[in-house]
Amino acid sequence: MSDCIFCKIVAGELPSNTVFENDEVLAFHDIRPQAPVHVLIIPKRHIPSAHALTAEDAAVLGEIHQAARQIAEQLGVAEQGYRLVTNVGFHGQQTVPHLHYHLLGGRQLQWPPG
Ligand code: IU
Repeated sequence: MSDCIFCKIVAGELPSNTVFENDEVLAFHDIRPQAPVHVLIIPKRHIPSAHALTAEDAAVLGEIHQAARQIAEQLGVAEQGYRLVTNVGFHGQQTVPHLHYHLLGGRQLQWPPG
């Protein structure tokens, strides 16, 4: 999508601090980290949110989860644990309408979130 900031990152039109990439998935450090490790994992193909997923997206979701495991190990948070979360819509506080999973770790996280 031409006006989507994450599509522009995927296209290389905007910079990102990439931590993982394959044909389907890109992951990069969040520009406003909320934890010592805060990575965004996104499908390269534009999907507006988790609410827009269909059965055809099953493969890319698998890729995202595999990427999450690899990134957590790479960044040293796998042993202590981490959070993988996606916000949806206005009440969910989704601010970028391109599906993304936050991988947060490196400190004790609280639950429930605000
Ligand atoms: P949210 O779940 O849609 O609220 O998360 C969007 C995240 O994208 C948020 O943590 C921002 O700091 C982050 N982000 C980014 O890393 N790079 C950007 O260019 C923009 C937002 I715009």
